[in-house]
Amino acid sequence: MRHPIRTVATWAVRFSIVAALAGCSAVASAPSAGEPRVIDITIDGYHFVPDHFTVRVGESVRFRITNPDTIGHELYLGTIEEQADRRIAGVPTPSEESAVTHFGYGIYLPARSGGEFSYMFSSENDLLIGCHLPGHWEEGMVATIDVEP
Ligand SMILES: [Cu+2]
Repeated sequence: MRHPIRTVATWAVRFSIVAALAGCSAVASAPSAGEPRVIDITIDGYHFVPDHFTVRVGESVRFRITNPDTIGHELYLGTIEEQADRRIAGVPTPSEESAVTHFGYGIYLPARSGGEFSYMFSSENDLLIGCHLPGHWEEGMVATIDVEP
């Protein structure tokens, strides 16, 4: 027979997870002064959804990412040249593959996880977000960011 207190505790945990998920899927309202714009990205196989963004020079963006996939992925923000450099250098193995890991202007997300990072677009260079785990870029795991004046 289940202990009633344990059952209530289990339900409370489940409810808070559902509440957290509901909060994550909420559409961001217009940011007030000083708050960065929030862009939600979901990983779907070898694709970022959405895979194209438009931002303005000087805009700060908080990227909020969900990885429901059964494998880890990274989001590496940089110019096309920086993406090429990372492809050549290869992705360093995260120090802890089971943990969300921040590196430079990017983030590694283990399977079934989520995380976020912020970036301020200070120049008009168009940027890309790429995943450089072996074979992922080649499968088209890239998103494009137009930076408008
Ligand atoms: Cu990937």
